[in-house]
Amino acid sequence: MKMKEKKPLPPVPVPNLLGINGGDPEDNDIRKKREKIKEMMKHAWDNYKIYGWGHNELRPIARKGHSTNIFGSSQMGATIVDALDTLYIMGLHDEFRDGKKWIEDSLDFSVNSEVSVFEVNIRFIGGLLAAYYLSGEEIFKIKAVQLAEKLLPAFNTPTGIPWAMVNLKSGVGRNWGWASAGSSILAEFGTLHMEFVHLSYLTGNPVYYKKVMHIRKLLQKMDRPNGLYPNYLNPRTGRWGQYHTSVGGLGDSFYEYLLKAWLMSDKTDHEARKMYDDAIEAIEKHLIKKSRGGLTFIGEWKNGHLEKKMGHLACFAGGMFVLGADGSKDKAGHYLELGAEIARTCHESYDRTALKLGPESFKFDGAVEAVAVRQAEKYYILRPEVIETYWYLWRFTHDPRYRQWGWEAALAIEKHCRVSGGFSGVKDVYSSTPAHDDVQQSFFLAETLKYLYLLFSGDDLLPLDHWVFNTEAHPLPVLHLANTTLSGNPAVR
Ligand code: DMJ
Repeated sequence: MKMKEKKPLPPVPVPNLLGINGGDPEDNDIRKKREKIKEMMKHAWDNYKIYGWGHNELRPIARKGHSTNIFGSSQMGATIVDALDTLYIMGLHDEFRDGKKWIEDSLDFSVNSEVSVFEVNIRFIGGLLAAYYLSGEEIFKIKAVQLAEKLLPAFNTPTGIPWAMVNLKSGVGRNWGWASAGSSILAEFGTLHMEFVHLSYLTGNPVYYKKVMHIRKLLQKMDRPNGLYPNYLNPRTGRWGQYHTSVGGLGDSFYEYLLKAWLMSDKTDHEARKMYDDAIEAIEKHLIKKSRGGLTFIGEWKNGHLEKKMGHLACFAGGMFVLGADGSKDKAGHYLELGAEIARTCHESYDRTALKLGPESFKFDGAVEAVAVRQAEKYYILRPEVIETYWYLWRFTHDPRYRQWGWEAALAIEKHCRVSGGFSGVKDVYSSTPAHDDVQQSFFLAETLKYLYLLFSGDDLLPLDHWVFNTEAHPLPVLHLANTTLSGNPAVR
């Protein structure tokens, strides 16, 4: 580390950290299931350590490192950073120590590499901050802040809406070539709030808070067709791109972070809660429908037309509705029910396949219900969203069906995705002999296995009135900001 990087950060009151250990289930059967999930985590981690150490992800069949463009061209150990807090809560302390050592010795952000601002924020900054809060090890906080500084040039656009990608060395930003009219993506620039608020809290530097509040203010001023937020916004002109709205990919975590900004502020950020309530009301009106067979689904809005297709990614919304029920005043019962209906639909999307694993997206079209039609939508890449929703439903209802459904998914992953070199996605969930895609995604360790572990743990592990999970399942503590301002008021810091 260079001397400059060693500069200590100002001390701040550490929030009350409850429930970072424990959760041991009393029931023997549940305890065994939890142990099995921990064993799966060890299998994923150990193989990554042997064959992919330092690379971003693992190719479990080729038994070598893997990377995609979201992490740029250098080896940033995405799996290590993403997995740390899961290792910690599972009590895998030797593995956690190995990960910490690699981060201390080898995680370097001064590289000529173009990364996704969103992905690096949710996986790296979120992962490092969660590891810091859980373990108290300063190095994670220092690395999170170093990385955040490297992301700041992405906000240098005419509107302050950040570019999708930034070069960590040069600071030059740009957008994805495929995005409508040079736009930035709602789920990307709208999924920075939690981490950036924590960065300002921990450093005393208001710059992070100001960046995300600027985005919020700009969004508040804009017209929303039918009350819906389009997925595309041009960072040069400040105008919407195509009028496409989805609760799945490109939109999803924007809505999640409005709700979680409110929860994370100890329910004092009423502005965020209002934006969430208004957005969800419009989504319910225009995007949520019931199929002929009685399954509630969330479609995608494209230029005034509802496409009756739901993505695996949109399945997280079952958990979001349940999490947001408290605080929705007279509609709490309604949102608990809506969350349960989405969980049931997503479970059907798993149950109607040969492998009992869900496809990337599924249709509701005439006789077709909760089934993928196009070959290109039949894959399962170890995604967490359905299990995430089961876990939230379990925490809020304790209905045993959610543990049963989670266990079904765990068994299916074990049977069809486990290979001797780790875990792999599958290319077709409707084929009883599917080909593997040979990628062990970092979110499998960060999210899928963490949510499964929590599903078979007691509620005293990471209680939801003290912790808020970022969109990559990294737990961040609720901040009691009543007597604090993050916007740089010197009287406070
Ligand atoms: C994760 O990186 C995050 O959950 C993100 O919000 C959406 N997609 C993946 C997992 O499917």
